[in-house]
Amino acid sequence: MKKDLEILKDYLKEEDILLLCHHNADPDAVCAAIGLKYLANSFSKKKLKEKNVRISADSVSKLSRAILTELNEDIEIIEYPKLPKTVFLIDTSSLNQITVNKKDFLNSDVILIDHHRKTDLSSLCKVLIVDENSTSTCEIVSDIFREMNIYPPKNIRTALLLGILYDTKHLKLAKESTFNTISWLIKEISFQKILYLLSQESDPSKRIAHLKSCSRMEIIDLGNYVISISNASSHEASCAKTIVSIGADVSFVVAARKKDKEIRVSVRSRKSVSKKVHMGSLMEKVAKKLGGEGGGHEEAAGLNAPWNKEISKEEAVKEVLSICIETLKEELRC
Ligand SMILES: [Mn+2]
Repeated sequence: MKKDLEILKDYLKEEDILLLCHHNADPDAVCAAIGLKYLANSFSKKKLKEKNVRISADSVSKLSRAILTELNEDIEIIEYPKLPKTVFLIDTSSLNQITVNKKDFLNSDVILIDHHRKTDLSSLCKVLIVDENSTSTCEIVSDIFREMNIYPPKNIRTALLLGILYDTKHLKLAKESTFNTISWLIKEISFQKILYLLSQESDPSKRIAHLKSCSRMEIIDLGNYVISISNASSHEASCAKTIVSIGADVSFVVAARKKDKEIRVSVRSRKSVSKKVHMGSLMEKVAKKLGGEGGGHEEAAGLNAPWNKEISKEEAVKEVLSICIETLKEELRC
């Protein structure tokens, strides 16, 4: 870590920096970027020269948008952002989660700061600060602050707490080290306020997507495991999570939207399955078969794959789901 921090510091000193978050950037990604922006602005090569540190994503989640307003922070919502020499890639595990000019991207020095399982993307990055055991990218960024002996101001600590609370599902997934980090961050901050900022009535479109994905669900009995397959036009991750919460061991939800040229799959699983098969690597394997990219965590993962429009949506969904099931069966050896 010490050596990495010195290298990291050198990149943070650069004058033109882009902090790039994954699509539909969640509070962990956005808040980690806010922390890194503050850090970058506190280092400079030439003291007087103005720095240009931007946060960018092709889209942000509703909750992230509310948090950005609350924290008075800016993020540019743009596809194909202008890429400076120094690009930080935040909370992102595969290239398909960002919309960039690939050629320019390969010419930049990319620093990956993430807590997902490493994928092929890591070979394209100059510096990797990746800790799969960390609960969130915000926890990694908080640790960077601590290692650098910098105590961030209240709004930055609020941001980091929001990211940690969001990714740990309000501490359900927190580890001993997480509590340690939280107690370091929380000075003069109300924990209730953090929880309040994260509580948001689930929006109607999400609830409808949950209901529709449940009504379209097909159940496959693999003996020891109950697998569910379904589809939704949006909110596929949340649908997959909902289906596991009502009883499935593994839930695959495919999203194929007419306006997109790709198909997305979200998978969620119970521990009983994830201790045998890592969902992130399962999605990576399925994605390879489909010519796409995938990755994620032990129990929550996803992929994006190209959609050959010559086949109908129904056929495409069916094909993708059958490859998911086939690959899962191979991995479970059943
Ligand atoms: Mn995260």
